[in-house]
Amino acid sequence: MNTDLKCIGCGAYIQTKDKEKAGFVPASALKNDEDVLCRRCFRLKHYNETEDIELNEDDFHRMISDIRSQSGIVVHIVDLFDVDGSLLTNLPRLVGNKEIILVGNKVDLLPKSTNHRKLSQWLRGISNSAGMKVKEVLLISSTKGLGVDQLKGSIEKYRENKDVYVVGTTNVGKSTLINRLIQDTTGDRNIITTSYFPGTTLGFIEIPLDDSTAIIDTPGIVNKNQMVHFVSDQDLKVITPRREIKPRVYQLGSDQTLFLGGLIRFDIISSYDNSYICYLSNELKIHRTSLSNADDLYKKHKGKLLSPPDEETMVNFPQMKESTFKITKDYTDLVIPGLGWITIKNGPATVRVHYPEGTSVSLRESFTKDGR
Ligand SMILES: Nc1nc2c(ncn2[C@@H]2O[C@H](COP(=O)(O)OP(=O)(O)OP(=O)(O)O)[C@@H](O)[C@H]2O)c(=O)[nH]1
Ligand SMILES: [Mg+2]
Repeated sequence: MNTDLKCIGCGAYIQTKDKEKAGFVPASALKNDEDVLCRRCFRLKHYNETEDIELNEDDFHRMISDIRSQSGIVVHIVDLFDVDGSLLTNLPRLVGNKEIILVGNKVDLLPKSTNHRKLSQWLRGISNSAGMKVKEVLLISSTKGLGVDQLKGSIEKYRENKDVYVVGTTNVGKSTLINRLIQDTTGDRNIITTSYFPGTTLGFIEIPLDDSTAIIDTPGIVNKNQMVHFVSDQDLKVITPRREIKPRVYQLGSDQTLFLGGLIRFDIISSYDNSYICYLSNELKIHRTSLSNADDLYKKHKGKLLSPPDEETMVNFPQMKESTFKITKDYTDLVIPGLGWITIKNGPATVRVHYPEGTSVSLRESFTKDGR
């Protein structure tokens, strides 16, 4: 049976035939209630367990492309902890020519010292250079409710009585934001399913704004390069920051190595005595050693002292690749999408990074306050 009924938690069409597919509910559990929760959402909500469903990247892309033919504006959410991994530079191509409000979510994770005005300017700068024309740039925290009223104001200003599509990469906090909006209006909490697993929302979820228009939660676009796709559920908990990040500063010269768990190895090939400021989940351990000792340490302690990766992650963990970066400018960030970044305070320096094949590392100009 495939009805027009949708799961209130994830937006998947409800069906009673196939346990492996999205929207499954046992026929016996299907009552005439208006709000139905599929089995997967039920498990996520109550046990924090996820079930894999047969949807791939193309399915998610196809769903989002449906927006092209609709009228409305787009609220593009990016994760401030992972801007490089979550900014959809192909957004205009995906959703058509629509007005875009760019929202940096999870501002609560950044150190309190972060200069918000400069961060917004920086975000606008990179979206401009990606060819995206945005009406406004806002910083919010969906979990804490920061900046949400201002966002509501902007939405009303630009939507001109049209629908509002909330679009972004998976895990940036789209559903959490919409839950916050629902809570502010009706007082109901956590209506839509949210989780730290990628791919939580599986279909469009329309929440009425008035009699004729709605704000629409959409499934997240999958970015295969993000670290989240390479680690176990347990490791995902370790690498995902939940509280304000406490930057960890290392004073290092040439021939030193930092291990970020066992996921990343960061070698300093040449540098004057310099500050390396690590912005990572507070739970992710950093080990410092000499470059000459690094190979041995990794061989002996990978998956143990140097973890994550834990045993489960190790099973499918890719080979390590390495890239060398020459840093010329002060306050350059070495970014590892989904894991965080290391700010290199002074150039020049040469660093070599070992990272799992399939993920990526890159450089950017730093936006942290200390960097200005
Ligand atoms: N620290 C912090 N975490 C947040 C914030 N907003 C969302 N999260 C967390 O980010 C994770 C993903 O949130 P969701 O709302 O499920 O993200 P989504 O964009 O709807 O994800 P998909 O449905 O997979 O596309 C959850 O663990 C949330 O608690 C925020 O403002 N701050
Ligand atoms: Mg969602």
